[in-house]
Amino acid sequence: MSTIPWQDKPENCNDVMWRYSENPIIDRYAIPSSNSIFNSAVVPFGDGFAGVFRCDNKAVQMNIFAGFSKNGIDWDINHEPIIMRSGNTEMIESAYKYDPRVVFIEDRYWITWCNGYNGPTIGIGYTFDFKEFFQCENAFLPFNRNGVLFPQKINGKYAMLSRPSDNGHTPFGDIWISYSPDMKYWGEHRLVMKPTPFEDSAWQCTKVGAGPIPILTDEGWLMIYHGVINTCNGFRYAMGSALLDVDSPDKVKYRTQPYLLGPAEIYEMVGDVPNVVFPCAALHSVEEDKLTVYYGAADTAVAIAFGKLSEVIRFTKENSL
Ligand code: BMA
Repeated sequence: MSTIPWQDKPENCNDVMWRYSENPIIDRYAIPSSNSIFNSAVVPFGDGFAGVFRCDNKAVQMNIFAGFSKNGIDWDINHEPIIMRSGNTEMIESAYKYDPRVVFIEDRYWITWCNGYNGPTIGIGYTFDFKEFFQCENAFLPFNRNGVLFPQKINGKYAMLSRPSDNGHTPFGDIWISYSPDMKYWGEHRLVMKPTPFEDSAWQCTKVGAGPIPILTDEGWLMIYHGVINTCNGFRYAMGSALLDVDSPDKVKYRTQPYLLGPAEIYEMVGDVPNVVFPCAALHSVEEDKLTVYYGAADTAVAIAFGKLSEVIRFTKENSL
């Protein structure tokens, strides 16, 4: 098992999460075709890590690329995008792919992403080796984004968070959960979480969407999510956390009133889309009490932030709405 990327908390830091001193870890031009690399997903793989990266090319076409790393920080990203073969259905259209998430369930790595099929919806695929990839049926009708699978079945079914949306820069957004017996047919849709009233917690008052794969803890599913406020200069994306009931994750037990991490460093505030912290993956170690979150910074580069798992859980409980 590989050691997850880590750096101790700086002496002068009072926050529950802190940034890696060498952020961003992946530069916008890390592969020859890229305009930007951000909102990407990583998992432990072999004696290191593998990932699925959102690389927009210089025509600003959005696609996903496989990558590999020994230490989770220095990445070799393939120069060609992932080619999909048909999985549990005939090949379906994919005009674009963005914002991937990756999770190992049972015997393979499942990938979800925002799939262009007459508008954005949730694409699903799988791989065993990050070399061959198989595309499955879309989970939902358009329009939807931020499809995030749970790492194990819940009450005998696969479970996925998502955020129904519109065709554009959606000015609303709730987190929902849906279930499937087979990764093909999805139903039993339940509301999990809405944006907050402006006066209670304005950073998450416009929309919310799930981020990394939820982490099972003694206090419930730890769900890191993004929250958005609409300002006079556009959307601002920050990251918070919630604890969901283990057996019925549509029940929110705790949810942070303050954000865990908001755009404050130059690489988060300046880029193709300013003021965006957009988490899509996390590595964790219960034994070592470590959590490392991967997030897109300003829709331009990939950065990481650290927290003690126990402190993030405690912070979520003690600062709950
Ligand atoms: C969302 C998605 C994300 C992006 C974010 C901020 O709607 O398009 O990919 O990071 O907006 O621009």
